Amino acid sequence: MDQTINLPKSIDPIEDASKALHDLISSANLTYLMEAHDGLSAAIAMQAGFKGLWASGLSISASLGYRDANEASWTHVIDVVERMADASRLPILVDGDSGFGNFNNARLLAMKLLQRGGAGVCLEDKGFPKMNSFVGNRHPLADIDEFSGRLSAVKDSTGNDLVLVARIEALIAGYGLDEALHRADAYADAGADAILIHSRKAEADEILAFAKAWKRLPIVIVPTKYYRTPVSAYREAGISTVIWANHAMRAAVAGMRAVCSRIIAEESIAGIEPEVATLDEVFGLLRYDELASAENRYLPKRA
Ligand code: SPV
Ligand code: MG
Repeated sequence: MDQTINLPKSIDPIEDASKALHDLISSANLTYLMEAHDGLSAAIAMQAGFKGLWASGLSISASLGYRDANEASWTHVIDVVERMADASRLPILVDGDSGFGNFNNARLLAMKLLQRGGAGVCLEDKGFPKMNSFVGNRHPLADIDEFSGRLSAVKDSTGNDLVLVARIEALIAGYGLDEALHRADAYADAGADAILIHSRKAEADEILAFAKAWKRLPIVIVPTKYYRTPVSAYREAGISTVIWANHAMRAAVAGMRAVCSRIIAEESIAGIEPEVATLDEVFGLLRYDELASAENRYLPKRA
């Protein structure tokens, strides 16, 4: 007897998400990963045309009402990633912060992400708990050998089934290009598939200098602070991937604040009705049409 169960599309496993992410990151074209922090923002990014997502620690924390200082647990994060994967069907690079502890916590996180729909994990070379890179000046770096052990443990546990991005915080912590390059070599040796080099300067000069000097693996960047630099500069520098890291979350904050202010001031929802998404748009994003056709198929027909 045929035991095949035809699941609705929305809960099929994503076919080879890791390969899709790997192809995006290693393609000759500049790749964009759009931040999402829940199922809805993931579905919106997919509908807008993005081919991959960034599960931002900052944005997921913020949407849960936590600070980006490892206040959200790794189980919170994988729950959100699963919702994002189901709702978008896109490959997701997950911000794994510093791995939630030592090599063992990092590989556990990676294995659970793999089981729950993540396509890749990005680990940063800081300790636990970490602090968001744009907050304050205390960003102690992890020891290179110890962090390399975290990377190797993830690679040994998940192999090619999960893309491993090693994130260098040396420039954030006030070190120079030499320290960043030294760390990039160590992390490539430890098994990383790509390097994320982070900066919080308003200009991209230190990022472009890194890209000029280091060619071993694809380079990923997060131009949140140097947002004025045109993407043509990244193409010319041979950078592989740009992460738009928090803009769905910040758009939601601005949009929700504006609507709340108007409703309380106007004591009415009439004024804002044309400015918010229609309910039909929400139903479309979450594929209510599929539910209606499943009901026709599975619910007993009424007389
Ligand atoms: C995130 O989006 O959580 C990041 C990028 O890690 S940053 O906020 O720039 O550290
Ligand atoms: Mg983060």
